[in-house]
Amino acid sequence: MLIYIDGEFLPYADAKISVFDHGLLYGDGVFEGIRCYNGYVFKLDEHLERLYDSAKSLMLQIPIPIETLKQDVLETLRQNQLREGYIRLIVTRGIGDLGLDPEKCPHPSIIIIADKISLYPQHYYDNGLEIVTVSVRRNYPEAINPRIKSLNYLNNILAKIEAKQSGAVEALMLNNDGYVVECSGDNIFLVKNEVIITPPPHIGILEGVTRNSVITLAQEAGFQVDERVFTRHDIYIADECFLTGTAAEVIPVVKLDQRVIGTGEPGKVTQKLIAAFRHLANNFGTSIYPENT
Ligand code: PXG
Repeated sequence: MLIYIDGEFLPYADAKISVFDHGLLYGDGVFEGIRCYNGYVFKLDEHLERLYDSAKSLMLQIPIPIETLKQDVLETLRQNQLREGYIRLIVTRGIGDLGLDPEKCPHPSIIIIADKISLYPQHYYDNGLEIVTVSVRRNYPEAINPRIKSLNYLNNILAKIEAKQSGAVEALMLNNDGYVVECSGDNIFLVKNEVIITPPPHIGILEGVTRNSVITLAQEAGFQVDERVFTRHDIYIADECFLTGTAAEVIPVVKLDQRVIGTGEPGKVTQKLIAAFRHLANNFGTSIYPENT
């Protein structure tokens, strides 16, 4: 495996960063998780835009232009001869001293890891997930805005720990007002009377790339999609519920807090969107290799 660090490709054993990097010392940095399918990178431009937007919000100047970074991501995939895989793109504040001050870190670092993906077990897609609401609230936008995909993921990790302690794989998180926002690493949707509903970005979610493409796919298939706030009660009484994310793609949810959602089986709208998403991911995107163009 060859890992990109600041323009160089290094073997796994040599791919190391300094203990003085503020990405490690303070979680000061941004990242993206990106997939490639069948030789195509899924929504690469959207991921790169979100990375640069997150960095801008943190006053972190990514040292190369977006187009150069795009070519570097593609080159990392080629160096590792991948057609299907997972890309982790990280920009850290860089090396500084032991103080917080980011001005002491003159050179942000860029890391690109491309690896095979470990998929969720198929039975989750066939039978649906059971999830639970956790007591940990999502960071509220005035503290760390969840729209920033930063290296500080402790809010989500605490939620994940709590969910796993109750035997669930995903945690439903609420915002400070008690509205449903998202899960620890996935966005959430419900379906009621054929209308698809998902929380709006301003209430405190990461605006998922998968979320946005599923909204478009659903609208193209003729569904009404509403971005509006809702509570756990709306999920309990929904016809269907599903999550979206780069790792999970589109995954059905059949139980929340021991309440069976709809029939208790993955719903028709969810199944339609799973198929539409897989078709899109396998046939469109940025080509890694010339034969795909
Ligand atoms: N919400 C949060 C909080 C996320 O971290 C999503 C939604 C979905 O966004 P995308 O753009 O991927 O559709 C994410 C992204 C993992 C893992 O290993 C998941 C994410 C990030 C890092 C690791 O499951 N999720």
